[in-house]
Amino acid sequence: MITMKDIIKEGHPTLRAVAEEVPLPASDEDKATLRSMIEYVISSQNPEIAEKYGLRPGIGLAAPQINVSKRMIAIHVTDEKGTLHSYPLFNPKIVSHSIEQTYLSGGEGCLSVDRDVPGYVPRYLRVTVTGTTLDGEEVKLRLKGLPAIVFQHEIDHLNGIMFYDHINQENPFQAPADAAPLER
Ligand code: K2U
Ligand code: NI
Repeated sequence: MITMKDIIKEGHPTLRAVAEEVPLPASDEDKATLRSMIEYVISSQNPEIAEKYGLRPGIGLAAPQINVSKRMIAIHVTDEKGTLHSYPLFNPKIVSHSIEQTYLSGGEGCLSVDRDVPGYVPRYLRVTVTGTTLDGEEVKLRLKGLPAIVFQHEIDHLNGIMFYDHINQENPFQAPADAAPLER
């Protein structure tokens, strides 16, 4: 079971590395890792379990955050319509995205960052993501809003990018042009 001691923090070189593609079909070891990641995200959203094991709530997790430099992410998030998007994925890839951007009005956080980094993080409003599930199925997901933001945050981790790399240093609260904010 993944707990906070397994999550590496900024400054650790793995967070700045480009993670390796996972050879498919996935090995039992890679499947076990991805299962433990989605289990962390789901458990972290259960107040009793989170309290019991001291888990910081998350809506996503990328393998580099547990010092595994492989292209695996786990996302478990409900969108504004109440639709649950729960996806452990191997080799996720953004294959297309909207021109329109959005950003979380409260900014972003990260399980690997133990400090507040204020500022707007510009994201694409819509993304289309492909990837492979734990059952070995290739999926194509069309996402909008918070699920789209989470996928971008997690796929950034696979490329060594942290959310604050996107914040405008001169004016952190400069909203991206023509972007509509998303209340979190
Ligand atoms: O990758 C991570 O560190 C997990 C982040 C993902 C994330 C943060 C902000 C915006 C999009 C994705 C954690 O989920 S941070 C905690 C959190 C919990 C609920 C809502 C937003 C952020
Ligand atoms: Ni993060």
